[in-house]
Amino acid sequence: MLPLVLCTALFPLLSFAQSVKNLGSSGGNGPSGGIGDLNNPVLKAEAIVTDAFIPLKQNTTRQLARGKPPVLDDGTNTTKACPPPRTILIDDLNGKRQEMVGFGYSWTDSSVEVLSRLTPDLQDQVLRELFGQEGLNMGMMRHTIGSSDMSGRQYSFDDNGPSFNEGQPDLSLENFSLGEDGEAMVNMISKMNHYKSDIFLIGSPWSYPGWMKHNGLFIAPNLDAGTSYNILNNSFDRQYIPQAIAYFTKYLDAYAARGVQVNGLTLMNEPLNYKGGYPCMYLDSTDGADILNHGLGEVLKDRNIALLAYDHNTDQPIYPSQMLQRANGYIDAAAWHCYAYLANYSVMQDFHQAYPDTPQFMTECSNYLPQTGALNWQVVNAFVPAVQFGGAGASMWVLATDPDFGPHSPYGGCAGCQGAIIVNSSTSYLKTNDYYVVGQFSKFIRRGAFNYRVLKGNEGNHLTPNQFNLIATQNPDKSWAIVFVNNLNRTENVRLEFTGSANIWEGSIPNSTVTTWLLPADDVLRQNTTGPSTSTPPFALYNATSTAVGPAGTGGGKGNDSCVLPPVTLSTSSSASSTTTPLIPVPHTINVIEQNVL
Ligand SMILES: *[C@@H]1O[C@H](CO)[C@@H](O)[C@H](O)[C@H]1NC(C)=O
Ligand SMILES: *[C@@H]1O[C@H](CO)[C@@H](O)[C@H](O)[C@H]1NC(C)=O
Ligand SMILES: *[C@@H]1O[C@H](CO)[C@@H](O)[C@H](O)[C@H]1NC(C)=O
Ligand SMILES: *[C@@H]1O[C@H](CO)[C@@H](O)[C@H](O)[C@H]1NC(C)=O
Ligand SMILES: *[C@@H]1O[C@H](CO)[C@@H](O)[C@H](O)[C@H]1NC(C)=O
Ligand SMILES: *[C@@H]1O[C@H](CO)[C@@H](O)[C@H](O)[C@H]1NC(C)=O
Ligand SMILES: *[C@@H]1O[C@H](CO)[C@@H](O)[C@H](O)[C@H]1NC(C)=O
Ligand SMILES: *[C@@H]1O[C@H](CO)[C@@H](O)[C@H](O)[C@H]1NC(C)=O
Ligand SMILES: *[C@@H]1O[C@H](CO)[C@@H](O)[C@H](O)[C@H]1NC(C)=O
Ligand SMILES: *[C@@H]1O[C@H](CO)[C@@H](O)[C@H](O)[C@H]1NC(C)=O
Ligand SMILES: CC(=O)N[C@H]1CO[C@H](CO)[C@@H](O)[C@@H]1O
Repeated sequence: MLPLVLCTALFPLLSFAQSVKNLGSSGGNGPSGGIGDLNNPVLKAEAIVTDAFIPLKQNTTRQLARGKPPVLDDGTNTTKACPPPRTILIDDLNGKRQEMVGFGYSWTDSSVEVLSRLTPDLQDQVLRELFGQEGLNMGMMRHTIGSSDMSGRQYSFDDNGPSFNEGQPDLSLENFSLGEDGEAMVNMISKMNHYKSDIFLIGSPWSYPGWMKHNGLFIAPNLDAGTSYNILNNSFDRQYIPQAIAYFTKYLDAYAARGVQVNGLTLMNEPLNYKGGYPCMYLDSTDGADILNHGLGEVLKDRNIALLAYDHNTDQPIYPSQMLQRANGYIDAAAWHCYAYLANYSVMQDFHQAYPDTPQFMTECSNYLPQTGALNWQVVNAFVPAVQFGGAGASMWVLATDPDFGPHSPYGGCAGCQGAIIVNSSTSYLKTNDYYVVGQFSKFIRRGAFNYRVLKGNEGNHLTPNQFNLIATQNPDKSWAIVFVNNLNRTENVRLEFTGSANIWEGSIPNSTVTTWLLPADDVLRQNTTGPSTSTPPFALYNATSTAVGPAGTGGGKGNDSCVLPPVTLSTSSSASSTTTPLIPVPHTINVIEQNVL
């Protein structure tokens, strides 16, 4: 366990507020978000609890359940908590940091395929549960452009031949087509937008068409060509830069023609991943920058689409810096993944120091083979440090799968990546523990919230065996959504104080849970000093002890699902401008990526 002082020392440089207003998005700062926006202010303190324990029998643990709310210490209660509470200090005075975009998941072909198997009623229900304000209200979604490892077959939008790897160059992209799978995905995303129109939607390809890659020649350093990775067609051939630009433009056109506005783009999912045979592609930062500099950058600017650089692990942090320096003015954000053994999120702090105006995201983390009977910390171990170190949003991998973690690629597709939703049949799906844990963030932290520095109270982190961590965000209505991770193997009493506000909140965070506190804004509290309100909360909760299915769309059991929020109102596009970042030396290089060896 780290001494508490270390926790303050961790964040000395992230002191000013970073804005995401320049990110292409139809959302902006509400007001159509849900609880915590100006139309749905928090009126009363709440605690919402999800157990980390994955039970053997479904619905026997707390899942977004209402817990004992914290109380304001008004000085009249002389009974001291036992054991003495942990003091938490939030720096509301000087600790305003990054603006939040949202939390969510990833649309994959597997997700689209299994949700398509559901009866229309059930499909409607699950989409509402995921995206509706009365459901998880996700604010950020990634989607795959063409096939990924979570696709039953390999394809691009312009194979131009009998299969992905057998096509001829299509220089004018005349055979570009979303195809059956691409149409199914844009159609599903369009349905998603019916439930929530202001989701920050990021597109990422797992490969460009096979004919845009080198064939058989590229052997990257540290790849053992003698092993099973013997199909080495996996690096971009830069003679096809004009076609790559046209490919992205046609994809954006096709989505727009079907009514789906893409808000963010990464040039390549995991550009340093070059496993032969696997749906991936090596894209050097020089080539990536040239794709932007030779035309795609202007296309994205014209359409108000943010370019997120990198989209890969924290162990090669130089790549997004190189992109920023090489594609001057076309990089709006950086994107990180959680893998590389255990992610080192402090590289996000280094990046922020060098590029203080460039927002960051944690765009991919998978829960691999979660076990019943065990504690599940995978989501919080990705989301919490990502936000603590400056992330404006985070998305887990694979929204939905079948019970066998599929469909996935026959070429090394993830054999144990579990969806948030598992679809068993056309009439049955289940929501996993991950689903509820993501909801502890996505349901309560609105776009336009700001993350604040926590000066005291955190202990340990995702790399230590035990931890107590929190993130403190202030929503647009000035209420606080505070997400706690308690992996101390005990219930923890806490006393939460601010550097500015005089309010002191007391309560306890149950053992082995992710718990979200909603604390009303000061001016709401001032009008409500006469005791607890009895009004129903302005959001639906799940009830772990209930076995009955609630009304369609509430996702919960009997009891406290009766309160349904007003329908989502459609919002219009906001304009955005992109920033120009001056060249600055790369701040920190623990590893140097291989240069373009082709
Ligand atoms: C007073 O504080 C104690 C210890 O924190 C707590 O258990 C108790 O519920 C509080 N009483 C009231 C009326 O808030
Ligand atoms: C590409 O498009 C042309 C013109 O539409 C068509 O004749 C040809 O068959 C297509 N090729 C493939 C491989 O689909
Ligand atoms: C994480 O990265 C920081 C630099 O950001 C470095 O100082 C530290 O040693 C790294 N930690 C680990 C465990 O690799
Ligand atoms: C769905 O399938 C899983 C795995 O086979 C099983 O554990 C679960 O009970 C099933 N759920 C329903 C609701 O049928
Ligand atoms: C958690 O606490 C219980 C009760 O004190 C103890 O039996 C158990 O060994 C602890 N578990 C861990 C992982 O420390
Ligand atoms: C905390 O919760 C976990 C998971 O339910 C349980 O195994 C453990 O015994 C609990 N610890 C205590 C001290 O109650
Ligand atoms: C204050 O609380 C009362 C109930 O106790 C509630 O009716 C009222 O709406 C609250 N006022 C504000 C401004 O939230
Ligand atoms: C668990 O709860 C969910 C939501 O409340 C419900 O749809 C599902 O049928 C329940 N499953 C079981 C096995 O009770
Ligand atoms: C749901 O919660 C409200 C507010 O706490 C309470 O008044 C109501 O009785 C609960 N309903 C059920 C069925 O438990
Ligand atoms: C859960 O549901 C049961 C039965 O419907 C009800 O008695 C209980 O009060 C509910 N619990 C919560 C926390 O709403
Ligand atoms: C899987 C695959 O398509 N492999 C191809 C890689 O490139 C070489 C050389 O062009 C082909 O012979 C392989 O078939």
